Amino acid sequence: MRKLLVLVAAGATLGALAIPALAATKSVKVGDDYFVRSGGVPTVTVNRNDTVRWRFQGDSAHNVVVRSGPVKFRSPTKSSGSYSKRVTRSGLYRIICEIHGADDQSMRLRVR
Ligand SMILES: [Cu+2]
Repeated sequence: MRKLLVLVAAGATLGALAIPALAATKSVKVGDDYFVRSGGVPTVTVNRNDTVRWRFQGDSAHNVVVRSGPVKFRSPTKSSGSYSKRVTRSGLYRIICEIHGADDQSMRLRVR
């Protein structure tokens, strides 16, 4: 019985330690016609193995396309809902909306 209690206590301790290491989900707003906020090129930083969730909140249709980076990925063109991607390779991703172009709608995603 005593051994069982020790095991339970050890498990609880490990569980508590594991919480900060859990991968997070970062939301990124997709607006008309910007990522995160209007104006400029925002940089969003996440940790490796986090999930980035782009939420399509504008009236127009947009997409999320990696123009350069360690891994290429692209979302469907959407005007509602979201697109999620778990990022497993660190580095700098340059992301644009192809509908509106790099000059009007782009962002950087830094995965550390
Ligand atoms: Cu767009």
